[in-house]
Amino acid sequence: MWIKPEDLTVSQVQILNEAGDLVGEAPNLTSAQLIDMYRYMVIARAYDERVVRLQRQGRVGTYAPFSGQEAAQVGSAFALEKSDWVFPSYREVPALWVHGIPLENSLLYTMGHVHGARLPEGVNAFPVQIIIAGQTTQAMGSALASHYLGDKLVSLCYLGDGATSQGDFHESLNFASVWKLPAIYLIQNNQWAISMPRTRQSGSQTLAQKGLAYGIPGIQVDGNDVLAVYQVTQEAVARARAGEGPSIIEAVTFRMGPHTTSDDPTRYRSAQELEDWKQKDPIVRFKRYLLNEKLWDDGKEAALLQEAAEQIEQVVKAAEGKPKGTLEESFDYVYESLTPRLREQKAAVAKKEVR
Ligand SMILES: Cc1ncc(C[n+]2csc(CCOP(=O)(O)OP(=O)(O)O)c2C)c(N)n1
Ligand SMILES: [Mg+2]
Repeated sequence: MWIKPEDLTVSQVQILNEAGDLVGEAPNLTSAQLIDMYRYMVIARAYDERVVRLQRQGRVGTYAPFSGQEAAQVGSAFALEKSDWVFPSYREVPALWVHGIPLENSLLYTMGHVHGARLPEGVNAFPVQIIIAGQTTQAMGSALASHYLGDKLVSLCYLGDGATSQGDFHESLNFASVWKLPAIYLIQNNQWAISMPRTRQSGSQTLAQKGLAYGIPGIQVDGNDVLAVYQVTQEAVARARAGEGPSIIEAVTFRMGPHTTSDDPTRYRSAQELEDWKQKDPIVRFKRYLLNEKLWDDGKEAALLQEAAEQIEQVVKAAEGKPKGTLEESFDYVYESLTPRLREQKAAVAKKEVR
């Protein structure tokens, strides 16, 4: 008998609908945790909008905005322990922030400062990966290390819809499946890979099912519903820690801004599409829920917006006030000990043979 893709039914997990009403069982989170999640999302959005303006003023380099994807990132990062490993792509500022990378570091990265790629001690995250899907094989290397050491840590790999078409992703899936690695693939399906729409990206009905042929379970979740993303990521974390192997999560979301500050999305997507997705804004929805639950009010909202503006002002000031890095320093923060070739290059820089 033929196995046919159309025989597969995949339903999308949702806990909060667009009106902010509970349509599923709320995860076990305290009021303080819920408010904390909301604060991260709101401050992250304010950061994103500010950095786009800084780019327009020529104060930072090319930037990849994440507005619209806050729930997918904050919800998933909240399900991790601080000791777990995060493998980001270039759009994961909120997830990295939740995991312990200060916003100042992310801003320095966007400014092209050498300290921007320097990971603070004790934060288990990898540097931003620009090569599409390159982080998937690295994440599986990390998960293999955890498997070997028995340290019970989970490696969470963020990737986009476009990245699921790359060979690296598929090779890593095979590897993760054979070794039953403690890994999670968190696909943010934001509907676009630059100007390539999801409809032309893949013939798979869902990206969640891309692991099935490899024996990896998958789930599709409303990526603009922070509670649902948190819930399914927690389930995947539990499976990974229990030695049950990797999982794929497809968080269905939308990139509200341009691909990067060098892109003009009006060239390839309609104003209507953006308008439709604005109605599903993850922050608006979560705020409605918190208001309904009497955990939030207008006064708290105003205070939070004020705090966000002040905090971001401080981040910008601190980053812009940081002394310029040196070329020599650029060798210092990637490898614990330099490879022979890099040692040679660093020596050449020190002798001013290269500048
Ligand atoms: C191996 C590789 N090929 C092409 C590119 C150029 N590129 C940068 S971003 C991008 C689209 C990625 O789309 P997706 O995976 O959906 O992530 P998103 O940008 O939507 O977050 C491409 C093709 C690259 N960085 N690396
Ligand atoms: Mg995409």
